[in-house]
Amino acid sequence: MAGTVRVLLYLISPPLSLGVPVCPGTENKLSTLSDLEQQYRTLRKYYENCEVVMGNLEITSIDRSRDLTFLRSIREVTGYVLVALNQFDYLPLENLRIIRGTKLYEDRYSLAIFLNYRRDGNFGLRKLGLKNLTEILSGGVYVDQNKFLCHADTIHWQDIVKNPRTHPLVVPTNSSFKLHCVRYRRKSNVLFCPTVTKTVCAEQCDGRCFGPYVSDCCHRECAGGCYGPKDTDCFACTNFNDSGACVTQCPQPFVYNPTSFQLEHNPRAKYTYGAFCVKKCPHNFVVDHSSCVRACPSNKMEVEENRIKMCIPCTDICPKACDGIGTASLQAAQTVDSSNIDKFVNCTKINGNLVVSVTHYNLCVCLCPHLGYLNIQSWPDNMTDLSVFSNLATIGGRQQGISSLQFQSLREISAGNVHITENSQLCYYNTVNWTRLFRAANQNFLVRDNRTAKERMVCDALCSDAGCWGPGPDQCMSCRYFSRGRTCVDTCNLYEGDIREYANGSVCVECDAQCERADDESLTCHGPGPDHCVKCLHFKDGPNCVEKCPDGLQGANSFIFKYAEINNECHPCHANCTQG
Ligand SMILES: *[C@@H]1O[C@H](CO)[C@@H](O)[C@H](O)[C@H]1NC(C)=O
Ligand SMILES: *[C@@H]1O[C@H](CO)[C@@H](O)[C@H](O)[C@H]1NC(C)=O
Ligand SMILES: *[C@@H]1O[C@H](CO)[C@@H](O)[C@H](O)[C@H]1NC(C)=O
Ligand SMILES: *[C@@H]1O[C@H](CO)[C@@H](O)[C@H](O)[C@H]1NC(C)=O
Ligand SMILES: *[C@@H]1O[C@H](CO)[C@@H](O)[C@H](O)[C@H]1NC(C)=O
Ligand SMILES: *[C@@H]1O[C@H](CO)[C@@H](O)[C@H](O)[C@H]1NC(C)=O
Ligand SMILES: *[C@@H]1O[C@H](CO)[C@@H](O)[C@H](O)[C@H]1NC(C)=O
Ligand SMILES: *[C@@H]1O[C@H](CO)[C@@H](O)[C@H](O)[C@H]1NC(C)=O
Ligand SMILES: CC(=O)N[C@H]1CO[C@H](CO)[C@@H](O)[C@@H]1O
Repeated sequence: MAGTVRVLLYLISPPLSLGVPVCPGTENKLSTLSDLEQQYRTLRKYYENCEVVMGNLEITSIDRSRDLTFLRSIREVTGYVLVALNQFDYLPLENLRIIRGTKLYEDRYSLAIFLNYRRDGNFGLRKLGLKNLTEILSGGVYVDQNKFLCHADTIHWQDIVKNPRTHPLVVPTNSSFKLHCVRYRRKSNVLFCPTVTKTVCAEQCDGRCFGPYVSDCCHRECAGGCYGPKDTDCFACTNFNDSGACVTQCPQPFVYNPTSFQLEHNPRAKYTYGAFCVKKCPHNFVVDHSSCVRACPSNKMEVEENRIKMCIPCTDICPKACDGIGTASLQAAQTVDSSNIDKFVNCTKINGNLVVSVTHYNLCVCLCPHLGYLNIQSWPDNMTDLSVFSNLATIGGRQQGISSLQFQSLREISAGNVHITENSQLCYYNTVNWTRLFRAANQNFLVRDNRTAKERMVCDALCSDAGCWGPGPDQCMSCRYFSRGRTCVDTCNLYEGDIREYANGSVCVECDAQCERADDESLTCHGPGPDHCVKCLHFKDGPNCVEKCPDGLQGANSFIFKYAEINNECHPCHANCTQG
């Protein structure tokens, strides 16, 4: 069967902390293993006894007479469902209730079923067993080019897809192989027809009900239908499943304290893990705000607090330790080259050696080995700076460079000497006060044969006398006046600019988004956070500027409602009020 042959990447199954068997999905698209036996066994190993697929369910290149009954266990898929290039005749996803579509196939479809037949044979997918599928929360449906599939057009896709107007529905309305269908229908006499709920519900029900009357509406947090009116009676949850009850949000990590006007730690907090609320994230997951994630986003770093691994925002650049040449993921590598150079982007620390070997340029920088070394013997023609290494904050070792070093984040050379010689292309390094980077008394530097003097390349005027790594105000060793992030500037935006700032020493810091931008004569804020604004953009709750007054914010024991007075200050509603 067709399909490109590639190595499949299956994620390691996370240990579970839920009462239901959860399995991770895949993201192989149409890539398949060349061995069909192996392809089937992998699928089976992956989904046997799985009820919730946290990711995509991809069923591809499965041949004709395989036992797929293990797919019956699946109730929920958070990503997309892809069924393609198969030859079996029945898809037994009978208990699949909801496809969330948090990831879409080809950015459009949460259910894609195509090319399921044998090109040179007389068989292929004939019947969809999606008997319980009643909800597709995001994404469209693509069912096409299934030579033998019957009656896909009789399914009420409009009823299942949450937003049929915004998502494409590609289901051919007739089959050119009607003949097969007629014959097949007579044989099996079973047509796929999911319980249609939307069309029989009372108007007030918002599409989901368990009977025709107004009193038969499902709870608004239900997805796909329900057995009764409560939030614990749902078939599936639209948002989160908190120990069986469907809720809009999991118990938040912070609750509002009405006397301090502040959010305080909530001992009953839960984290979101897919569509579940969990007390603890699964092993190997970290907490980012109130969610369990596999890895922190690029602007945050992982720390451990009270034995909980969490993501916190980095100040300036995030620390990133990278493998050196010859270690771990680069075990087999001999030098830094085009195949692995991406691995060095944004590294602040390199565990091991850096060996760069190209033949066109002479050695230029050499920091003698101690903790490891950066040994750049030459450099590719088309790479004119070392910007991939620009986040290297500490070098313990040897290294060389090219036309400008662009080591903006280099703050320290812990051991070893600097040796820059006979490098006709390299500029700027001679402006750097190397002794400032040294930490040991016996370190020294040798700099010779630079071309800076010839070419008149000078550091930006906004750089201090400490020198720079290259042209422009973002290559300074330190700033002459003020800094904004990694760039040197002449003033902070205290009185002008779209985003106003305050100055903390020589550092420009943005005012909180809740501060009202002042006119050109006065300050917008005098410190960080929403409690240092000169004036509030919207409302004031205690000392803090807020977007809106607390409106059902989770408090320790109740929800907090406040109203705004004419001066835009928030005041608590009477205790007897329940809805503000
Ligand atoms: C589908 O859902 C119904 C009602 O929730 C349930 O009774 C049934 O066992 C489910 N599975 C199949 C295969 O119909
Ligand atoms: C139905 O199928 C026939 C034959 O393939 C095609 O000519 C016709 O346009 C189709 N009709 C619709 C409504 O798609
Ligand atoms: C919620 O999760 C529990 C397991 O924690 C499961 O037994 C139950 O069926 C789920 N409810 C819904 C509506 O998905
Ligand atoms: C490197 O850091 C920059 C700035 O923080 C970020 O935008 C970029 O995505 C990072 N690149 C990689 C590969 O991590
Ligand atoms: C540099 O040249 C190599 C080999 O010719 C090529 O593979 C690579 O994409 C080029 N890199 C850039 C940044 O142009
Ligand atoms: C370089 O920095 C060192 C230590 O900060 C200082 O003593 C020295 O005067 C500086 N040299 C120049 C040329 O600025
Ligand atoms: C100013 O910066 C210092 C050092 O980063 C920090 O400790 C201090 O809290 C900051 N002060 C204000 C008002 O932002
Ligand atoms: C608030 O509720 C209490 C107890 O239900 C009642 O006695 C009191 O009269 C109510 N106050 C107002 C202003 O409605
Ligand atoms: C620091 C350093 O070595 N600077 C040299 C750069 O090149 C000019 C001209 O060749 C020399 O005069 C500097 O001493």
